[in-house]
Amino acid sequence: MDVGIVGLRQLESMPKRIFSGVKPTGPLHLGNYLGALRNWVELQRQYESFFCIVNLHAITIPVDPDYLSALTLEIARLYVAAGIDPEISTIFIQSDVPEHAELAWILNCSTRMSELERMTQYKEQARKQRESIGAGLFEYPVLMAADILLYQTNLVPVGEDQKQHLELTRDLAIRFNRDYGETFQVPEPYIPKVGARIMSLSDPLKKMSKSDDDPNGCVMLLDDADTVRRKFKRAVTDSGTQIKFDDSRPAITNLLTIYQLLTGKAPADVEAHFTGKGYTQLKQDLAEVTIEFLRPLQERVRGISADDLRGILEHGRNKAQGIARATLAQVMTRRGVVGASGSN
Ligand code: ATP
Ligand code: LTN
Repeated sequence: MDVGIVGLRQLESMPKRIFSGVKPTGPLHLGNYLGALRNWVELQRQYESFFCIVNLHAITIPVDPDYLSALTLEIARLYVAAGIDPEISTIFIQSDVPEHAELAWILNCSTRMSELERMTQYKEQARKQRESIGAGLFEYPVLMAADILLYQTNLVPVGEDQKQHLELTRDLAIRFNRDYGETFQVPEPYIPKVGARIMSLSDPLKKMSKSDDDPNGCVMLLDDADTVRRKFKRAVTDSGTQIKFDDSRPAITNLLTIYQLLTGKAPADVEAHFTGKGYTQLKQDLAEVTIEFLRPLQERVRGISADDLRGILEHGRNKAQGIARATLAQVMTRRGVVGASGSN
């Protein structure tokens, strides 16, 4: 049997895989949860799941080393507290599996500059950056492709902003398979219909983002009750008084979307709940629903000891590395990159 077929996981009996990650550039917020983590929690029971803290992606912009290492562990803790079950899913840190950086180099060699120049996330970051832009920021999507392709991933659950990166990942996989023989599973994006782009509370035309300069736009998963109330109280609204889902009124629609996802209600029931009520009531109700949602999550965060976390991450690294090594060995063979012993 051609090893490529096993590598591609095309056998009927093999469970399909998902892979996703968050970069530790700041504490997680509601957008990260509603656009990504919430779906990981649901999908982990149907797929063999790999969830990574992509710390090598975080150093593409200047960051304090102590902050980065502490945040990396905090995010791993939040994965577990948000409902990723380490008994059934693999949770690990990107830099613990050096094959990510190695595959990224090999993929770099068949990536065109023009493909990377087109990436909107790069263009936006480059615009924000005052000092000179590092080559790592430019090559960021290639490392992301390596993350995904190492695990022969079928599905990548992400928010809307990652769609373009996923398209590049697919293009790189297809090109490599064409030029060097079937090696990679070509992954599909999984972008939720609702919640794929939660907007900033301060500017409903911008996505909620951890690296936003305005801290009021973003509700953090670890915010305390008073902070949550204050942020929703200050949230920008649209003109008018109607509380209905309406694309021409992005601020109210964003608040209603958060309410819908946190309560699990149908859109019509959400609108019915707010009939005859004003914006102040909407903000107050939303704050209380958010606080009730965050309370158990924050309690679980406090319940995960440093030892538990170390165990989860070590187990995750071992499981992930076994698969990553097999894919990388095949890739190196296909490219003729061999060592003195004749093997890679
Ligand atoms: P940064 O501000 O550093 O770019 P971020 O807040 O955009 O960070 P990421 O680490 O880039 O978050 O994203 C982690 C996951 O959360 C990705 O799948 C991303 O698509 C998703 N995500 C991020 N922001 C949002 C948002 N506002 N709405 C929905 N999903 C989001
Ligand atoms: N680029 C993503 C983070 C990320 C990722 C990945 C997501 C890095 N590698 C692999 C899914 C799969 C972001 O900015 N959110």
